[in-house]
Amino acid sequence: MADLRIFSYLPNPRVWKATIAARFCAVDVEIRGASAKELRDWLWDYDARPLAEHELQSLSSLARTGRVGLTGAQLFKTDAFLEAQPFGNVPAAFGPDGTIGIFESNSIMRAVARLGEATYPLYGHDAYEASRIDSFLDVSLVFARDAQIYLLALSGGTVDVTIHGRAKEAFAIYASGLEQALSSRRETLVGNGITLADICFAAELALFMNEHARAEQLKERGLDRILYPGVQDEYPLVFAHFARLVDHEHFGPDLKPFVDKLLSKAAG
Ligand SMILES: N[C@@H](CCC(=O)N[C@@H](CS)C(=O)NCC(=O)O)C(=O)O
Repeated sequence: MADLRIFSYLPNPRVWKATIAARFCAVDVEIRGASAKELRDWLWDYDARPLAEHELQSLSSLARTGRVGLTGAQLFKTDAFLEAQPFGNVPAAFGPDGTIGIFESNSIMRAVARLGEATYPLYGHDAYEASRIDSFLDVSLVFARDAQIYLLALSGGTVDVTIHGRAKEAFAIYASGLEQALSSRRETLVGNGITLADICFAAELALFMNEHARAEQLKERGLDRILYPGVQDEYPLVFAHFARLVDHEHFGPDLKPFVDKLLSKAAG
C-alpha cells in the first residue's frame, strides 16, 4: 500500500509538488485521477474510480455542485470524502486507510517531506529553516489565489481588466520577493539545498505559464501578457532558478514536457 494516495484531475502542477518531493525522499505516492472533464463521471472518494452509466443514475443523491474550477458541475462526492476533505477540493490526499485526509497542495507536499525526512531534508534542517520554508509557502499561496482566479477566468473566457490587474500585481510582488531572495548568488531559496520552497515555486510558476496558451484572448481584450517575452530580463534570477529546476532529474519528469509545450505556444 502506498504511503499516500492523491486524487486529482490530471495533469495538475499542484499534484507535482508531491510527486517531485516523493522522488527526493523515496516516498511511495499513488496518483489517481483523469482529466477535469472525466472527473465529472468519477466517484470522489478515497477509493476514487470512474462510475458506470447505471451508477451515475443511482448515485444522483451524492451529486454536489462544484465551486472552484469545476464551477456548476455535478460532482459525485461521498460523505466519507467530505469528512476527510471538508473543502471538497482536489488535489485530495489520504493516509493509507483513507481516514486521514490532507488537503491544500502545499500541505500534501509537506506530508511527503515529513514521511521521507530520514532520506532527504526537504523541510529544512531545523525549526528555523522549516519556518523560513513555510514563509515561502505562505507567500506562494497568496500569489496562487490571484493566479487561480486569473487562470480560471482565462479558461472560462471571462477575464477582465480587474482580474488581470490583480494577477499582474500578485505576480510582481511574488517575483520581486523571490528575485531578492535569490540575489546573493544563492542557488536555492532556503539553506544550501533544494527544499519545499523551491518545489512550490517551480510548480506555481509552471501553472501560471498556462497564460501562454491564452495569448489570443488577452490580445482580443486589449490586455497585456503578464509573462510577456521580456519578463525574464525583469526577474533574471527567478527565471534562471526556474530553468535549473525544470532540468533537475526529480523535477523534469513532471515539469519539462508541460513547460516545453507552453513555451512553444508562447513562441507561436
Ligand atoms: N489552493 C488549493 C487549490 C485547490 C482547488 O481550488 N481545487 C479546485 C479545482 S482548481 C477544486 O477541487 N474544485 C472542486 C469543486 O469546486 O468542487 C491547492 O493548492 O490545493
